[in-house]
Amino acid sequence: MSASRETYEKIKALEIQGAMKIAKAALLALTRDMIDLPGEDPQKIVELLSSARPNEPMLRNMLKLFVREARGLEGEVQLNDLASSILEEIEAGEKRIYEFGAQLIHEGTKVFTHCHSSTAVGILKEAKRQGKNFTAFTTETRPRFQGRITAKELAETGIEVYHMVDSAGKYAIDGADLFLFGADSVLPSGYLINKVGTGIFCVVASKYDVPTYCATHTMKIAGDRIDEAVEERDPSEVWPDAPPGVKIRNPAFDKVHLKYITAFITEKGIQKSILD
Ligand code: RUB
Repeated sequence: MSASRETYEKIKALEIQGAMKIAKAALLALTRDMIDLPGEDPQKIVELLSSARPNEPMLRNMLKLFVREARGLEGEVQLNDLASSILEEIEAGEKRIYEFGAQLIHEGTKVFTHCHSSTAVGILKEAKRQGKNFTAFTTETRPRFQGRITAKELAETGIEVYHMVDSAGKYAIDGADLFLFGADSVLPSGYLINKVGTGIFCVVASKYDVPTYCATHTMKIAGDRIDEAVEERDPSEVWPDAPPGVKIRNPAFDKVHLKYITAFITEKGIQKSILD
């Protein structure tokens, strides 16, 4: 199996999850295949990897950048060097996001977060590294329980964590100092896309005057699309043996209007809007 096909399957099955991780894995798979299968059309590989999750501009933008910059390059060393330099640049940006975001966390802060965003987790780990003691409230994130990954990673860092079912989110938001989450996509139509549940929690946060911060690299801006439909996943993730007559809906993400976002934390700083 080609590296791209294998990575496509892993991304689709959520063995690799989160916008940043899937973009990096896709870049490495494309690089591998451009080295191992020089006869293959890189555009076809990009199309395959992009189709694994439809709401992932970071993945699409990184692959497009690689194909553009790889023109004229040949062989393993040159292609690997290009992939490394793109990844280094992205990782430097992630580090800046962590540092900017950590400025929002103080001694005793109560942070609510949802799903698993490596960017949001990176911010909280950085705040902890700086010696701040604070509490995180995490949600399960049904049906695939990515919130458990967040809870585990934060607890392993020594952060105090309270974990709850999604529908208990109000108990944590009422009294939280901020709601921190990641993004899959920021759409020029004025919405962001993040894990299903983000929308309802943003509305609840606005009700309780809790500021909402979306931590995202600007490469997640969907420059190639004004708008996009949200990914609907396999109904069996919600109820594998649902009785006949019960129709299941399983949207993976929420499209959240930007009016609900207090500010974005990007590699450029903390800013009200990232579309200007
Ligand atoms: C993950 C999710 C994350 C964003 C951002 O959804 O919604 O908040 O992808 O993650 P899924 P990151 O588990 O379905 O991929 O900050 O790591 O890019």
